[in-house]
Amino acid sequence: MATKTALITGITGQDGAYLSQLLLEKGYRVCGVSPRRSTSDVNLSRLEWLGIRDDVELFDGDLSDLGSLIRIFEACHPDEIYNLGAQSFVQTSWSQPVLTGQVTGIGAVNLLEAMRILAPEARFYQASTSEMYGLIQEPRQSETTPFYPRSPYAAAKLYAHWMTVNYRESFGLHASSGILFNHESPLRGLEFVTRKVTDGVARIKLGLASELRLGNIDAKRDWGHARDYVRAMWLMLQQDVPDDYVIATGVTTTVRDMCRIAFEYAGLDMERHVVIDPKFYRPAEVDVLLGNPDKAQAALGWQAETSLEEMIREMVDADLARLGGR
Ligand code: NAP
Ligand code: G4F
Repeated sequence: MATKTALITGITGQDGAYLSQLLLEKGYRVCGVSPRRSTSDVNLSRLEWLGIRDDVELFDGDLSDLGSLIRIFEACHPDEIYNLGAQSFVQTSWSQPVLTGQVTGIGAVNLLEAMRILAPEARFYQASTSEMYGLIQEPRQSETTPFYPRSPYAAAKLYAHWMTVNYRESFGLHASSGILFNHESPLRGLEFVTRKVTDGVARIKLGLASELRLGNIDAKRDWGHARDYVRAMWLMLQQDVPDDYVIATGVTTTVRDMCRIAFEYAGLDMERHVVIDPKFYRPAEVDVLLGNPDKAQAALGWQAETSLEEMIREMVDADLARLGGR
């Protein structure tokens, strides 16, 4: 008999899959919101990869449709709600700014409303992001650093972040935000730069491609592993008092150096294969992100456990295995 029920939006995404795995290990009943796409097939590849496809319950619904969320609350009665669903690719937010606002911004408020009406005693996690710091106002970003969003995605996330704070202060909801810096894994979407690089390296290594086209490789990010970061989400909801926390490694690296780690691990010379293509430049760039996770370490006892090198090696191995048919 499950002790608690968790409801996860974005359950089919990278973090949703790892969080489901963690919660199932802890004995939770795990329910997920599954938006309809062009066919009734749901993207279950990540849950399948982790071997938990049949262990979660999926409910038809969409963050932009409050009615669908209300129905899901009535059916699954969540104790903990994790809002991971989003249009999460920064580049796409310039070509689909309204959709990004509706799903990534207003979607969070739809979920908070469903909770306020039907499950005010539940606990809520909002997937906030280091992108909200954008044009950084301090060299190391903490919970007190002012925000300066640089994309429609970041602006939508900032709205969702402040609405989470507002519902906590207005209605006394147990609502917390994790301001998570970039986190990656073999389950990362192929369009994000780490996975694009590890997939590209595997293709070149296997003779399936000869070049990898990238944009601004001088950008710097604070990269951790998604498996470590979902543990922080759960820890936030186990606290007596809701709050906001930065989750980061405290180390920043250029895209160029991350790329070099991947190529060298595969025994390849990146200079021979990487081509800079302005098509991947962004209208406004976030040049550097570097998080200060001291509060999470002190209050939650959380710290990142996987180094960038270990993570990139795991991702290259997984892409070699996938593309090599193993
Ligand atoms: P992801 O892999 O892109 O997953 C996004 C999820 O949202 C998918 O399951 C997707 O469903 C779902 N979704 C999209 N539109 C939806 C809608 N209208 N209604 C309901 N669900 C919808 O993202 P992730 O990397 O796991 O990130 C999880 C969350 O953390 C996101 O909110 C992201 O913005 C945020 N975040 C991520 C990072 C990071 O570095 N990964 C850092 C900070 C914050 P489909 O599979 O059907 O498309
Ligand atoms: O991997 P990225 O697309 O991630 P980005 O934009 O930092 O956003 C990710 O992390 C955020 C947390 O800070 C999340 F909130 C968000 O949902 C998402 O998960 O790009 C990283 C950097 C950027 O500076 C980009 O300009 O890599 C640079 N880059 C250089 N060449 C590239 C490429 N990014 C992509 N996606 N593709 C390239 O070819």
